[in-house]
Amino acid sequence: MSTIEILQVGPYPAWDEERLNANFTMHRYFEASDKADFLKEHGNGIRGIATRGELGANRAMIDALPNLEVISVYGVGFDAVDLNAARERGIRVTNTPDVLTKDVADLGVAMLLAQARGVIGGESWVKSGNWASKGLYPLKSRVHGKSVGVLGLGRIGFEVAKRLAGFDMDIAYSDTGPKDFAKDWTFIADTVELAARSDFLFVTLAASAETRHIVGSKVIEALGPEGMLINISRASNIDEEALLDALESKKLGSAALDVFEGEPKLNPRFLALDNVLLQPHMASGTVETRKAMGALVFENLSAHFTGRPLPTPVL
Ligand code: 8YV
Repeated sequence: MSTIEILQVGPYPAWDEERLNANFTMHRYFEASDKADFLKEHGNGIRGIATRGELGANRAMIDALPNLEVISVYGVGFDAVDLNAARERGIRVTNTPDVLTKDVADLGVAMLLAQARGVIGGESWVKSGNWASKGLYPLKSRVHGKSVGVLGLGRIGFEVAKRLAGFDMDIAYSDTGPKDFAKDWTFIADTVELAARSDFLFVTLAASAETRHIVGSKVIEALGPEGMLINISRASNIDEEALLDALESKKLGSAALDVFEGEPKLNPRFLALDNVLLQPHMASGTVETRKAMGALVFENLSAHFTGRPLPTPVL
């Protein structure tokens, strides 16, 4: 184990923690009962942060670590890292792009199919005995051939659209501008217009201050009582109160969500709904992908502390 001290902000699978513990002195922040005292005790010695996409590293944490050099994020989303605080001190930031793209897209499509076709409810219908006692399961909605909007045609949004092309769908997308690689799909600059022409709307935007609540009441109402919203990005891209109001009033037909404000303690209003599919932020949650993510977290830290180029730098 080296003397290089790392603040571990959240848990990792055993295979990752074994490797990190063998190479660094790891301080398990997430297990500390008094986190402020923990940072006071260890802060001066800590040179790196190993965090998770949804946990990040805020300014208070960064400021508590006067000798911090690098922040390694287990995830592609670095919106929870205060980049300005890092930039002011020349602190490097890394993430784990690409290795998770296709798994996240896979789950997004699975969520669409599961919600539209009632897969979860169908299993409950069988296991509850309703099939025998109440008869046929209620009819659900077709997916293939319908219109889909992809809000954010980055790596994940592209993989979602590519998958849905296989379902013969009418695909449109919104982004900062039309993409040369998406000539078969329709570019629509306005998010409300994109929602209005979509049966299903995927939110696959990288989260930032600029995208906060980009899906608000106008977009949600444009998607409408037959529409479905699928979010595999960050909760902050959606006005969650407006979403809950629309789902409760049926102004929005349904939603399939993998991310939530305050997760894992999501708004209890979600739990009372029968028109939403809830997933525990698991879009990249396969053994294969998480092993690749953990390897990148380690490789970025290792590269930094041995003076080699960072594999996947953000800053
Ligand atoms: C990860 C994510 O599961 O990549 C991201 O930004 O949110 C997810 O893919 C998460 O960061 C792991 O903690």
